[in-house]
Amino acid sequence: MEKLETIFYTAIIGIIVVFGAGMYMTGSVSHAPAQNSATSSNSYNLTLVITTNNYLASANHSQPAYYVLENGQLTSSAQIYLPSSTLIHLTIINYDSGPGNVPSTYANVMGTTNGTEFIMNDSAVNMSSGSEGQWVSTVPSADLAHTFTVPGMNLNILVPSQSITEATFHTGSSGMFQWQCEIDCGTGTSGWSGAMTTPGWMMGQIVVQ
Ligand SMILES: [Cu+2]
Repeated sequence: MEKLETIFYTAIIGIIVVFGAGMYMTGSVSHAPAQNSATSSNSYNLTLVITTNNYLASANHSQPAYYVLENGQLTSSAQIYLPSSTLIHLTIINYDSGPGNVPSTYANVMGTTNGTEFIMNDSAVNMSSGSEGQWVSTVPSADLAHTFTVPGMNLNILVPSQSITEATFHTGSSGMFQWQCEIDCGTGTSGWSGAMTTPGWMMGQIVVQ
């Protein structure tokens, strides 16, 4: 009888724990970064996806665009929410190809842990080297497609053609910052129209809160 009681109470506690976790997870579907895909109390995962062939009406043809991958869905990158004073684990999945012209100011990785980023193995940029992925502080401009640049946070991530890139960086106190791709991937003779000037495509805001 005592054994049955133990099993009964263990099962009840198990149900409460599972149900409680479920409630917590459904309650966290929002833009509140502290609860959303946080890996611990002071780190946060941000995954960005760059797709191509997105029809931009004002450009009258396809343009590349950044999206935020959130709860398994692609959402707008016009405003990207990040928690303040937090270690951000950034992953950028890029389906688009380059190359483009990167200004010398943004030719190097900036603002990340050790000033480097990790390019996953078999991304186009390092196929020739045959290495199992690599940490880099710069990428040959011929291999680059985009950047993820936040001047106000001194952050510059280089995004090679058809690649997966990872980096970590710290956010400071709350505030609004502009993010911008610094490679001329837009329309017009300069390549700086279209996606480059449209929030949610190749530029937008970072909201640190
Ligand atoms: Cu771009």
